[in-house]
Amino acid sequence: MDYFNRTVETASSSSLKDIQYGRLKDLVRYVARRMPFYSRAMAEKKIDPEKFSSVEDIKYLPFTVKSDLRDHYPFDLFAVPLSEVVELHASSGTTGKLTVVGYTRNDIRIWSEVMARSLVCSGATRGDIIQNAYGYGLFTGGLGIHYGALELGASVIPISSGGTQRQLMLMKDFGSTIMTCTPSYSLFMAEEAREKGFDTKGTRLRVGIFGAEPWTEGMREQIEKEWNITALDIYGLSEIIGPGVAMECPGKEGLHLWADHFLPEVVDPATGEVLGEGEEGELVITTLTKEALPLLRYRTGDIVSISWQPCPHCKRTMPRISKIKGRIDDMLIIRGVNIFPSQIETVLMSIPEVAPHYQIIVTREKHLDRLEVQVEVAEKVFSDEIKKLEELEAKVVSEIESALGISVNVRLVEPKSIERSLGKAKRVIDQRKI
Ligand code: DLL
Repeated sequence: MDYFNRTVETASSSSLKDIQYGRLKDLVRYVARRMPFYSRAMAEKKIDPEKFSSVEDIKYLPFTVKSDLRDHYPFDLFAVPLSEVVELHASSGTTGKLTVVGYTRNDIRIWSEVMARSLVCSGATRGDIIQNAYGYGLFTGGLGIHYGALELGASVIPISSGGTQRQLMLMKDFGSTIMTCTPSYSLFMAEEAREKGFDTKGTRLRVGIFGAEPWTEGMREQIEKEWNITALDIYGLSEIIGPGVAMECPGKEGLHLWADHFLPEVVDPATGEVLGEGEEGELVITTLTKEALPLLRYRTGDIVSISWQPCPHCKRTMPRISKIKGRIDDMLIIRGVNIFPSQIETVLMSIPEVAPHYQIIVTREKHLDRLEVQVEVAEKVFSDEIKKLEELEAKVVSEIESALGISVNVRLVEPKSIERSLGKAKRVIDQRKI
């Protein structure tokens, strides 16, 4: 199977625009009628919900931000009565309060469809056995992948995250062909497997579908080598639906975003101005078909660029977003220089003597920001003499400094001393009290 929904996935740009325009018009009327939050915002901006003449008119609509959801905690932003809500999920951010999202039965159908498209996009078929090691629960990762697998008709193992020994046992005994989890957890599993003498290259796995956190090309190579699989990127966020907003195909030239349900824009994060194709900025998404919690121009906080050119590899015509560079709120401003953790990861992954486990610690001493990168040394170099380790440390410092243009401190640490994560890895510890 090449596509889950060929007609839509390969639609011409004019028919995609037609679909988007029709849905956008309906959406604007729907939210104006059902959500006081939006009807007020539109009245303030003097927007007439009946007067929309093109998709481009979206730029007149107000933005929505994460705190809008938190301010209406838990259900006050829902556009339908709770009796129509069949499922609730929530994500906890760094600030503590939960962001709650709800789904009608039809929302779950849409989620299943976009997730099934995403699975097929990775090369999955009904014959696959999907070991789903994303967490099941309030997090959308586990159930989202699960619904897609059901919709496709593949076999899903709902193992959830954790229990690494059990993961390895089932992988072997059930003959799993697709692994789904965060990229950091897949590396942790490989590490445990190696220790237990488990042959990571001798499984039936052929594809891994990894997301929920930023990861670099270097990390991809490492995972592909460890497991002998094709590692592909999946993107999504609870506020929009969960996993399945966008997905890479094996061509690895950007993530196909299902733009008949999610209308993307890229804006300048500082001014909110809409940017052109290929320009890097903040991804903004309007949900075109969601019923329980439709969102207008949601500021994802994720940095991407977008291409509207058909994919040279799979011929899908849906727009493609670049691999996510990071979140705006993860961007560190160190002595005035903007730095994304992914830039540091790219450097670390190019140095074979260090392991792909690291943490970035930011402190402020006497009004000066100080960046320390703690990275584990690879098992095979750990026993080297001190002098060699000192040389390695100096090499890591100089490579990061030349890539980022700021001074850093590097601390090489023992293998396995950085905390492992079963879900999203915590890469940055910002101890500055600002
Ligand atoms: O992480 C949904 C998901 C589950 C996506 C499983 C993929 C796989 P949230 O917990 O709401 O939802 O977190 C959403 O995670 O705004 C991004 O900052 C980040 N994120 C998600 N996918 C990727 C990715 C899920 N492929 C937030 N690359 C988003 C980089 C990602 N960051």
